[in-house]
Amino acid sequence: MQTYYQKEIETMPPEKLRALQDEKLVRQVRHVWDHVPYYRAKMEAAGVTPEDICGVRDLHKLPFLSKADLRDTYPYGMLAVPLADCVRIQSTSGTTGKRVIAYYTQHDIDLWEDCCARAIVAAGGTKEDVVQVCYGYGLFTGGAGLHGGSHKVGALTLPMSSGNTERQLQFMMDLKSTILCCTPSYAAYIGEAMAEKGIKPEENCLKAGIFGAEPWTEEMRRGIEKSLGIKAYDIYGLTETSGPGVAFECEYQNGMHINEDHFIAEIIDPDTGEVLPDGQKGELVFTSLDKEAFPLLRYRTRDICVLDRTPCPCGRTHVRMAKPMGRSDDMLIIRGVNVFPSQIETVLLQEGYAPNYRIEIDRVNNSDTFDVYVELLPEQFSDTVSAITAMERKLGDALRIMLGISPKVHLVAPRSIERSEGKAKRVIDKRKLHE
Ligand code: DLL
Repeated sequence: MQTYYQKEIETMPPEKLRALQDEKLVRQVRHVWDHVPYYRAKMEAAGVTPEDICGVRDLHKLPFLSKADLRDTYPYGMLAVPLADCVRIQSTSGTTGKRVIAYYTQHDIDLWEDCCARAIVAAGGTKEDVVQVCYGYGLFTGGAGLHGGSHKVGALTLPMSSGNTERQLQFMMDLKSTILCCTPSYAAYIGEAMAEKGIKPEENCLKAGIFGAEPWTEEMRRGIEKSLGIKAYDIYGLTETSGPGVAFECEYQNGMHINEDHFIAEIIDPDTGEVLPDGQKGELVFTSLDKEAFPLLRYRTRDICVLDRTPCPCGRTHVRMAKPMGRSDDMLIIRGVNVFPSQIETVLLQEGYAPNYRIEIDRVNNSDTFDVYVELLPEQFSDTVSAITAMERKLGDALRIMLGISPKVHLVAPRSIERSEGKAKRVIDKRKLHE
């Protein structure tokens, strides 16, 4: 039997869903126009007023927003309600400079948690379940989102946060966790740790896992399902749109249903901005329909994706997105943290190095390796190992502070990093995350 968290909405006939989106969009555009001078100026520059937007068919008239806009308006420029009405912030992982800060009213938190509750119920969750949340808690949206969703479902929620695998296993076995929520790479790692301890998949009580926040392949899914003895569900989201739960998989595992009562999804050509028909591959763009505090219109996610409107046997009518197939910018996700090569370059220049470097990423035993090779300038070159080691440590610390994760730094001889005649190929990603 199919179960839904909000059946009427999740199975709403497409025409009715479209009418709901039309109505909400008109209201949301007016809200933004009235309260976000930055976006209003963008609309004025594009020659659009709220009167021009009568529904989803007019969406293409609105200007896009991107991460650059969020940086320009940092920290409060996109806020659409008085700060006093906000109850929470969350933030992107990664930079310590201008992070993306998302604001929430209580209403926004409520809707976000509903989205996560839908994902948990789609994975078979009920109030009888024990949900072990090992996404990071804190500024990252993963912990807070799934935690809130689990409460809404009425399940027993274990707010474990990430790390301390020994303790994760102990709680999982002692408290008989039934649903595991974490990044797919951590799930795979937990599977390995369990095998090392001699715990067989059938000895744990897990039945499902809800994994996202980074790319993962079908092959990885099968590996996790086998090692933990569960069914593994994908979940997608980004800080800018609240966090996890924008889209989630149902039992058919054939794409993630986008919560279309809260978000309009478009696919655009990343170079021209032209809207592409469903089924074509391009960049995913979201318009949030209900968010009060941080209501982004036409936000460019940079995730490359395809939408599928064919009916799903689960009965949900909301459009499905494929697993993201890459990015239209150069953002990397390493150990769950968003990393831009430009951040590494900034640190190198600050620390007195030339921007001749190579980033190598691989996945060994289900965990990401992250190596940064940096060329020394002739005057920095030293014969003593201790001097080089000290410099590597100092640069490693500066990178960790900027990125939030520690790369292994290798200082190499001047002119030993291959020069390129065209675009420098600075990143070698051996993980094969996209099929
Ligand atoms: O990763 C939110 C999240 C938390 C999603 C927990 C799912 C589970 P950010 O740190 O802002 O937010 O990173 C967002 O991560 O634009 C994608 O590139 C990537 N991403 C998120 N989910 C998936 C997924 C959270 N299921 C960025 N598959 C997004 C592939 C994903 N990539």
